[in-house]
Amino acid sequence: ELHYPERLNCAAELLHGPPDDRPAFLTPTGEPWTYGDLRARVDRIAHLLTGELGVVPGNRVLLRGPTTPWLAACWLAVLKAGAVAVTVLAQQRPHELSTMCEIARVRHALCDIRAVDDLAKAEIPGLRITAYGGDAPDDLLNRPAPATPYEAVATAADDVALIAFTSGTTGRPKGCMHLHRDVLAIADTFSRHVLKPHADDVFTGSPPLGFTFGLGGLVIFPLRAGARALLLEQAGPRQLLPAIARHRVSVLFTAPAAYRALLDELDGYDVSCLRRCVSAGENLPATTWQAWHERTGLRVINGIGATELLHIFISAADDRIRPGTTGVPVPGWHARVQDADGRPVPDGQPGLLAVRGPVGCRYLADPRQRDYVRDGWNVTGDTYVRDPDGYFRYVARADDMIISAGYNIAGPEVEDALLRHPDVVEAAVVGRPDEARGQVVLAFAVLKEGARRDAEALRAFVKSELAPYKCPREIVFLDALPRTATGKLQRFRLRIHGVPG
Ligand code: 3SK
Repeated sequence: ELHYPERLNCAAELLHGPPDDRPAFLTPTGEPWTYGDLRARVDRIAHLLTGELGVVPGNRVLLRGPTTPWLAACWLAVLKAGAVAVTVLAQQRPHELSTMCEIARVRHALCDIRAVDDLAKAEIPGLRITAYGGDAPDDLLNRPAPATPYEAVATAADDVALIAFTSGTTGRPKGCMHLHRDVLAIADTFSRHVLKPHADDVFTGSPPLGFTFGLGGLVIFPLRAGARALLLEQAGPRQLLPAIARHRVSVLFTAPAAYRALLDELDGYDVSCLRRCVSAGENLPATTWQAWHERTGLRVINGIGATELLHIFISAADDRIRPGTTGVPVPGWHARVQDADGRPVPDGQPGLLAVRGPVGCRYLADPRQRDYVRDGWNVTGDTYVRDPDGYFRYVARADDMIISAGYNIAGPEVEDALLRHPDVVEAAVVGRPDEARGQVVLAFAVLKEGARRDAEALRAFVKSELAPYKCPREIVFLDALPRTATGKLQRFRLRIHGVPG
């Protein structure tokens, strides 16, 4: 059970504690920001917000920009001033930004100068955009502002701190409201019990701060532990690997596809400093877990999280990690597998994953709330099996089950078999409508550079790995798979177009 005081400002809590001279944020090129620098800059931005910009508690402030210490400082300042941070991704286009601002009734935006154009193009009525990060004299961060400490607004633990958008892999975006206590709760459950961070840990990773996976892993968890984070604007394998080695990173957050890409580039880098590697955003195939373990000796912490629930709620720590499973409910969380009517299904049988814990789904003015929260359980849209010993095993997204001639086939199981082939780097499997069988299995594969595109050989390989009814009827070779801005595979585009348009 987590207990927080009735009056709680999570930004003030996250900033409180470490000595002024301890590093808080690092970047590949700039000077480190100490906790003293961070506190002073957050206070300066909070003064500007509530002074010149006229922001009052409860106002929603859009934050947009690459992953930099300034973006993290703006997020903390908005919360410290009692306003609500609305986080979006740098990749989101004017039309999407305009929908999100309309849903969240945003009137103010703090935007990295490099990301202002798209936001300005969206022509959002009544939106005041304040740019930061440039050399102009009117740059927010170059303006004179009181150097005096800013007294945090005494928000309630139950006040909204954050609106994070999810569009899943399709559809009108949904704004998920999270409270001041939720922000601390993810650090005091997943981070505390699974990562067990120390003040001398160095966190880094690829998910952007506009995705709650990144916000938790790169800002909330390190600050809650009094540790430091290396913030990377570009976080592909070619930037991550040298950065890990140079800054002696100990905690890494990234997605399954990135672990595979890192493996291809690993030669010559010393990553012995890593102590925790977290994978989420999508299911981690056992093949990727094994390959990472063989090369590094590290046991990847696989987790399932959701923007609706802010961060990871099922995972496993240390020796309890079991490859091929997601793990067990994080302490503080409960999980079960149920049928479409909300009745628990027996262990060993597939059903819908339902969870409850310290954070719940609260969509902002969206009737889809009724589908997600049923009888107090958050129904995530994933199909899972609970093993008799309590481990949760991912089967598919609920709509990724393929039913062919009466057989239930989980797309991810076939993808995992394809990934076991040495030439395959990425795989996606969907059901294609078929008159005789209802659906047939259609696979998409991305091969290693120079590998021969031999669909028949690959089908024969899958047949040697799985029951023949699971073998793809057809395999289409692509140069890349279609993904969302947060890196999730867009199976619906493969389903609709056969090949992505
Ligand atoms: O989308 C996810 O899978 C996720 C994972 C971890 C933390 C947060 C999120 C949204």
